[in-house]
Amino acid sequence: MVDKYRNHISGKWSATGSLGTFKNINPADTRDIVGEFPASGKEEVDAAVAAARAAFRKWSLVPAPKRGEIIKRAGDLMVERKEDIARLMTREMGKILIETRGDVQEGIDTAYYAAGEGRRLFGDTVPCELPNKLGMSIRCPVGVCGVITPWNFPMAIPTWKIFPALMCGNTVVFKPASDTPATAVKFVEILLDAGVHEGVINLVHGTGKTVGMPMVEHPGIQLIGFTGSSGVGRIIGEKCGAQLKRLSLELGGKNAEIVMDDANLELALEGALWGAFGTTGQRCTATSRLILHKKISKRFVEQFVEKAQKLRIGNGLDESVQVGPLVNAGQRDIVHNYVKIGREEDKATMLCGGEFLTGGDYDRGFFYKPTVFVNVTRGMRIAKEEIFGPVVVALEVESLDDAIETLNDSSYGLSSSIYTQDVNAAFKAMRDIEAGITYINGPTIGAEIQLPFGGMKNTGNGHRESSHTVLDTYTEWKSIYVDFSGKLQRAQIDT
Ligand code: UN1
Repeated sequence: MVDKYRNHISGKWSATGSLGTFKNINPADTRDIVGEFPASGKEEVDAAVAAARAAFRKWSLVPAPKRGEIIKRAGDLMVERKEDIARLMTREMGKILIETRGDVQEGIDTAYYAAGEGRRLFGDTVPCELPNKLGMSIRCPVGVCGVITPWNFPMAIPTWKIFPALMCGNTVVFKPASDTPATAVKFVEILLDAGVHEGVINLVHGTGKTVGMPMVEHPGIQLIGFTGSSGVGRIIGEKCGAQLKRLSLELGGKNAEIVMDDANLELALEGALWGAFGTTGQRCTATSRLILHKKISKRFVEQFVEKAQKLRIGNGLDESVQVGPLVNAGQRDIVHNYVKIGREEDKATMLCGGEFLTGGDYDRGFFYKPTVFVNVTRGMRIAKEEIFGPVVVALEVESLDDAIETLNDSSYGLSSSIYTQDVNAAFKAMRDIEAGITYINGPTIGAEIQLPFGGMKNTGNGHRESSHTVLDTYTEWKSIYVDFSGKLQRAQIDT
């Protein structure tokens, strides 16, 4: 018996989709069908938007601290259900249990941060130029938010968008990735159990084409929050631009770890291994370039390759496994294709990996060997394009300036890292690296939710998630002038 999961629209759960159903398959074991989901289309999007619109005014008038209390309860429920959700997430997405637990934990952290923000939501009060007059600014909700999320962080990324959206008084239409819809159902159940009003959160399952695009194009949706590839982000950006729709894009990365000649090499190796192969390389923040000082490059690569080959790959439900499968067959083909491109590039040399894992249980999943290329130079496609898999390329540099210049030679600018013991080098890197996130002596992955998350250049359109900066996406500013002089006072004229 396959579990049947449902859409949630206007306070009702429904297992039927206007386009039939689709199955969610365990990428570590394709015999395991995680569930069957309603394949939805424009019809369901229209109904979800209507419900979210109808619910908006009442929800927006609930005091923000009260909305925050509901979100606090959602965080508490997430704590209670953490283990079950983590196991389900590993089954549908593939990443190992410690990581899916971490993914839920990131959702919990986000809940408690958003809940506290319900008692802050600061604006400014300022003096006015004219006597007996006061100025202040307040944050207002935007309206109906369309939230479109990826499969690599099935809980954390939806919470990054939905908790602040709700806390700010917006209502939501949520389309999770069709590779990880079950975690999304668990999230919506939690929101409802915590007391989010009917119609405030609506869940529509389906593909980007059949559900995502109708959401982007829908005049009843005021804001789109999207995390995914830069290619799709560009299309969404064009469509939202034509409608003057608010849009927050969180897109790709080609993140690098710099290792200087004075670095603690053991630490840098551990960081590189975790950054490159954690989540099977399927993070926007994954380390996909190693920028190595020529004095340590050879030694570093030798040890890195040795460690990469020893990683235990398998079903993430097995606690001894360190690296799970890729999310689906298509993703594995994309990764393998990049490996082929790399092998054909000039002088790039593949030192390990480059193939599917086969035999026994491996034949039933989408497993790929950790892959390392050396002799890579800046112009090569494998040095420039996001691969989103367990593939890392090493580039050699002569100096700190060369390292930073090489790191910055990318159309992306999400995460970055430098390993050095030299405080001057570290501060120069903090200033000069073109990325939204820079780690000193830490890997490129592992952002905490109390700091802004997002990137420069083609990684997005200038917005940040997490921390208080996310409020700038999910609220409109309103400036208010209160004149209690009892007479007409003309700004800039009555001086
Ligand atoms: C992502 O890959 O899109 O910083 C999100 C990290 C995680 C979030 C990654 N906290 O690696």
